[in-house]
Amino acid sequence: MEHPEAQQAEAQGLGIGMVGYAFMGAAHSQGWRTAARVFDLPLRPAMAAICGRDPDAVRAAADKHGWAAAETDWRDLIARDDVQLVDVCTPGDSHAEIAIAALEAGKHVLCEKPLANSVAEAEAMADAARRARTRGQRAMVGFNYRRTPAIAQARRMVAGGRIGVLRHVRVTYLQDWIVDPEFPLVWRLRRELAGSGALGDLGAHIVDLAQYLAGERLVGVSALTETFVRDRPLPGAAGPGAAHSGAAARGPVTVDDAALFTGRLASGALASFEASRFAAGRKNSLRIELNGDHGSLAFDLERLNELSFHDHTAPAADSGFRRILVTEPDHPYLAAWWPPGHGLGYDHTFVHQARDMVAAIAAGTDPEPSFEDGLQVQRVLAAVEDSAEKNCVYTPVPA
Ligand code: SOE
Repeated sequence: MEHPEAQQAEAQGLGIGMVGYAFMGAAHSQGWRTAARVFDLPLRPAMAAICGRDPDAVRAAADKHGWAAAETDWRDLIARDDVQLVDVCTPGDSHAEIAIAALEAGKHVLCEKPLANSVAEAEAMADAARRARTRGQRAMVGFNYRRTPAIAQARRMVAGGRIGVLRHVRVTYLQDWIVDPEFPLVWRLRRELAGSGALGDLGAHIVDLAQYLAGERLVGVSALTETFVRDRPLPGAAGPGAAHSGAAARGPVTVDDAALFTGRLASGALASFEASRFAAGRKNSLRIELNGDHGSLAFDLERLNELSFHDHTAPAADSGFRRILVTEPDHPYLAAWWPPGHGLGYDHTFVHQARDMVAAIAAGTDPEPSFEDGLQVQRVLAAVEDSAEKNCVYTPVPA
């Protein structure tokens, strides 16, 4: 018989099983590893098992990131009794299959963004989450930037009326990792694996952020997309030998390299979006500004502990944008961290994401963003693609 204390410790645990161990797997591992060491959580995440197809690589990832076991088939991961929550960090083409199977097996699910590769898949996932909710299971999409303290603070300020009636949302998310036409044809550049390009990868984040901060949804969009480099060397084909002979095998890029779109929000406010992997010099530049009739708020991920706020109700002579250093204990998430002024980074968003998911499971509430929210973002992405195909024709987003 087990010692009563051991039983209690077990009862308070939440076994996590994660599928995928690349960039997002590492980031999510950081979240699960740290959340209960910083926040007083009602349930303690236990990193039960990680899953990937390559046995050596997944074992190495388990050791590196602190997972107790490694699996090579996600079905085995889902079937484990010590896994109560499945965290899906795979490329988009497997999100729907894994997440739906996990929900049907009685597990909670956290799924990386974008929720799926198509609206149909996202609908099936949202249906599965709805059914699972009646059994007390929770499902959440990993739009981690919502968990940046300054973004969460901006949301509080918008909801508290600090910028008044919203007129504009202006967002850009820029990277430059594929500017070189010889950069290989990785999975993110193949539609059958990634669903779309900069649109789904970066655009999904900024659509979610714009709607989250505004507190309302897009009702229609007009878009342009472009694929600047239409074929690239196949991974592994671009070695020095191949370069000399000029014989590197190439394949077609089947996703967008950049997506630009405007949108109308339900209130009539206007929004503009730019998502690109071709913004030379911009590594992970996410900027957002909201303008209302009482003021404006601006955020730049490269200065993620800061928020710029302009109070338009103050006398003109001494008004202007001022910097809010978002490190006070009264700011979202920060009471648990360092003294004021010490600052957080990108990885903390994943710690906060893990914390919020665990807190919702323990409280029996629905975590946000839900799979419904992920589905709605997917509908916006589909409307953007439709509009771009018709050369920027205004395209409604189905409610
Ligand atoms: C793409 O380069 C990427 O890794 C996204 O997939 C992530 O969601 C984003 O946070 C950083 O950039």
